[in-house]
Amino acid sequence: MTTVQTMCRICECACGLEVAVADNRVTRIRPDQQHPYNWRDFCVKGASAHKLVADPRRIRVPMRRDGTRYVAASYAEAIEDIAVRLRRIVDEHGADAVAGYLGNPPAFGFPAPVFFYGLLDAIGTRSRYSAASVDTNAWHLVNDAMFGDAWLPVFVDLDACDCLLLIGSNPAVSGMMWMGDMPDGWRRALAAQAAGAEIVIVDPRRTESARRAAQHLAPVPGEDWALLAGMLKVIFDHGWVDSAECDAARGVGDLRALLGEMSLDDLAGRCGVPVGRIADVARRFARAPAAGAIARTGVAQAQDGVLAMWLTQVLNLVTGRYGRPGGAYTNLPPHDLLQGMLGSNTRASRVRGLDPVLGHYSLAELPGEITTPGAGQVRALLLLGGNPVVTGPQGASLDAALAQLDLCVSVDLFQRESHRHAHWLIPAMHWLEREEFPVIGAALRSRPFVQYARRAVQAPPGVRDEWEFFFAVAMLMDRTMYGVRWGELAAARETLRACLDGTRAFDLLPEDLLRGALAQKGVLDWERLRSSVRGYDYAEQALHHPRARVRTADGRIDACPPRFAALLRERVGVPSATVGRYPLQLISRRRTDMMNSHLSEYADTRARNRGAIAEINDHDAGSLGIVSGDRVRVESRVAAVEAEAKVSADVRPGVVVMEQGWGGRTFDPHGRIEPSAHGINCNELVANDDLSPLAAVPRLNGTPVRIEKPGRA
Ligand SMILES: Nc1nc2c(c(=O)[nH]1)N[C@H]1C(S)=C(S)[C@@H](COP(=O)(O)OP(=O)(O)OC[C@H]3O[C@@H](n4cnc5c(=O)[nH]c(N)nc54)[C@H](O)[C@@H]3O)O[C@H]1N2
Ligand SMILES: Nc1nc2c(c(=O)[nH]1)N[C@H]1C(S)=C(S)[C@@H](COP(=O)(O)OP(=O)(O)OC[C@H]3O[C@@H](n4cnc5c(=O)[nH]c(N)nc54)[C@H](O)[C@@H]3O)O[C@H]1N2
Ligand code: SF4
Ligand SMILES: [Mo]
Repeated sequence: MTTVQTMCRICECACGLEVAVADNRVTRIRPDQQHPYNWRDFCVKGASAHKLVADPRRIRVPMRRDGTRYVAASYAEAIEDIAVRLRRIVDEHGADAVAGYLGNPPAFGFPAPVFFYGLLDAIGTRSRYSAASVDTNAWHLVNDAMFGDAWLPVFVDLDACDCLLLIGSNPAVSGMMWMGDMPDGWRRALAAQAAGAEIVIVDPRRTESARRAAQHLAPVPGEDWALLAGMLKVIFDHGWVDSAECDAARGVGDLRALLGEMSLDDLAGRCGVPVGRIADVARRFARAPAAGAIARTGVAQAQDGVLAMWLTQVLNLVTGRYGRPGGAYTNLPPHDLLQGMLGSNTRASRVRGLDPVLGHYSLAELPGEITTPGAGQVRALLLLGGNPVVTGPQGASLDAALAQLDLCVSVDLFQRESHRHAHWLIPAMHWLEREEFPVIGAALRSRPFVQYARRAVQAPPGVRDEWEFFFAVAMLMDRTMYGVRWGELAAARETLRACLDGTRAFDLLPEDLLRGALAQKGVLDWERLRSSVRGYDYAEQALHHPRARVRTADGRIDACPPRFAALLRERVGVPSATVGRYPLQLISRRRTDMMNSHLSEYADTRARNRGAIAEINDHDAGSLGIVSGDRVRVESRVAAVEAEAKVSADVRPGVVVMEQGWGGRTFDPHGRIEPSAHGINCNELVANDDLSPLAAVPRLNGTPVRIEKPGRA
C-alpha cells in the first residue's frame, strides 16, 4: 500500500490529491490537505475518479468495427489501417477532408492534445472543431479584441473584494473557475461576505449560489448585455468612473456615446430587470471601495455572450478595478505556449461562411460539413475525448452525419453515444495513469503556481500513451511532425512495429519537446518542476493590471472594439424574439457529481427520473395547468423531449431549466454489458443553425421552447 500525491485533472480547480494504491489499484482518493494551492474544492468527482479506471466497459485495446460488432486489434494494425485510409482520403479529397474534434477532458492533460494537433498539422487540415464553440469562444474573442491576447484570464481578489458581481456562474456547484480558477473561491467569497462584502449574482435561476448571495438579479436569458449596458449608462451619467483608466484605454468615449443613444427604460425592458434595480446594482458596484466583475458560461453560451463578456470587462475597466486590491487582476503565465497552439486558420467555413474562432469552426457546423458534397467535404473525423452528440446542439443531426463518414476514429476511455459509428476505438490513458505538466491549466491560475502531476497507477498492459498513437499515425502517413519524419513507408513500418512491440523506444519524447519550449521563456526551472511533489510558486503573487500583458497593436486596452460596437448598435434596434409558438426559454444546469456528459453513469443512481426533469416557474405552470410530477413535453423548433415537470419559484418566469449531459449511452464494445443510458439529452432541443453572432455558439442558454402536457395540441 502506497500513497501518491498528485493533482486532479477533471476540472480547473486542480485539487491536490492523496491517492492510496495497492497492487497497482487505486483504493481511495482523498484531498491532500497539505497541498499548497488547493484541496478545499475537492468533490465527489475527484473522489470517485478511479471507478472509470476499473470500469469493465473501458476500452483497453484498439477495437475495430466489424459489421455491427467490435473486435480487438493490435496498435500496429490500428495505426496502419488508419494511416492508409487517411492517406487515401487526403490524396483523393485533400487535407481538409480530415477533421478533428477536441473534447474538454484532454485539455486538462498535456501530451495527448498537443500530439493530436501535431497530427492535424502534419496532415495539413483546417477542419478543426472543439468544445470551445459550446463553451469559451466568446471569452477568446473578447480577450483578443480588448487585450490582444485570446488567453488572458481575469480574476477577482476575492478576500479583499467588497462587491463581487458574478454573471452566469454557479460556483457552489461548478467551482469558482472557468478559464481561470480561484482556489476555494466560493468559500472565500462567502467569508468576505460574512465580513461585510456583498456578492451579487445575475442568473435567471435562483441557484445554490444565488441563494447565498446578498443580491440576486434574474434577467431574461441572453439579455445580460442590456443589464450591463444599463449599469454602464448609470455609471457614466453619475461620473463614477476612474478618469485615468478611461483615458489610458482606447474607445471609452465612443462607448459612452453609443450608450448615450440608448434609453435605460428600453434596456430594462430587454433584460427584464427594473430600472431601479439596475441603478441600484450599478451604484453598489461602482461605489464599493473594492469591486470586481466576472462573467462566465451562463452568458458565453447565450445569444449575445460576446456583448455581455465585453461589457463586464468594461465595467471593471472604467470603474478602475484592474490591478487594485480587492479588484480584478490577471496573472503572468509561466509560458506562452497557448499562443497559436490550436492553429492559425482564418478561412471562413466552407458551407456557412462563418469565421473560425482561434482556428476552429463551430461544432454546430460539423453536420453540414460532413453531409454537404463538394471540395473540402469532411470524410474522416478524429475525436479526442469528446461526446459532441450529447454536449453539442441537435445531437440527432450530428449522429446522422457521423454515420456517413468514411472513417471515424475515437480516442477515449469509453465508447459513448458520439462514438457509435466509429470504425476504430483507440484506448485513452486515464489521468491517474499519466505523468504530465498540464500546460493549459498552468497558464490560467490566479496564483503563479505550477505543479507537475504524478502518475498514481500504471495503465492496463497494452494501453499506450495517446501521443504515441497520433505520432505513429503521422509517421506511417509519411508526414513530418515536430520536425521528425521517418522517410520511406516500408522502413517506417518496420521501425514502428518495433516501437509498438516495445522493443524500440520512440525517438521523440513529449517531455523533451516541452522542456525545450518552456526553457524559451526562462521562468520555469525544469528540474524543480519535475522534482517538486506538490508544486510551487514560480513568482511572487501580484495583482497584475491586464495592461501588463496587453498585446494590442497600440499597446492600449480597447474598450470599444468596432465589431462589438456594431453588434451592440444592431441589437438595440432588433427586439428579442421569444414570442409565438415558443414563448419560453430553455437554460441548463450542472450537477456536482457529473462533468458535462461524462461520469453520468455513476451519478446519483438511485434518484427517480434523473436527468429528465424540466423545472418551470410556478406562474407559468399555473397558466399551463402543470403541477410537479406531471409528464410534460418540451418542444423546440428542431425537436421535442418528454420530462417530468418540477414547479419552482426559483426559476424566472418564461424560463425552463433542464440538467445538461444526460441521455447519451455508454456502450461496451466487448458486447458483454448492455448499453446504459439515463435521462434525456436536452441539447436535442438546441438548433444548430441559430448561432450567436461572431462567436458562433449555439444557443445552449435561451433556446426558444414550449412546454405542454402530452396529448394537447
Ligand atoms: N460539478 C460540475 N462542475 C463543473 C462542470 C460540471 O459539469 N459539473 N463543468 C465544468 C465546465 S466544463 C465549465 S465550462 C464550468 C462552467 O462554470 P461556470 O461558467 O461558472 O457556469 P455554471 O456554474 O454552469 O453556471 C452557469 C449559470 O448561468 C446561468 N444562466 C443560464 N443562462 C443565463 C443567461 O442568459 N444569463 C445569465 N446571467 N445566467 C445564465 C445558469 O442558470 C447557471 O446557473 O464548470 C465546470 N465545473
Ligand atoms: N446544454 C448544455 N450543453 C453544454 C454545456 C452546458 O452548460 N449546457 N456545457 C458545455 C461545456 S462548458 C463543455 S466544456 C462541453 C463538453 O463537451 P465534451 O468535451 O464533448 O463532453 P464531455 O462530456 O466532457 O465528454 C468527454 C469525453 O471525454 C472522455 N474522457 C474523459 N477523460 C478522458 C481522457 O483523459 N482522455 C480522453 N481521450 N478522453 C477522456 C469521456 O469518456 C467522454 O466520452 O459541453 C458543453 N455542452
Ligand atoms: S473534479 Fe472535484 S476534486 Fe477534481 S479538480 Fe475539480 S473540484 Fe477538485
Ligand atoms: Mo466547459
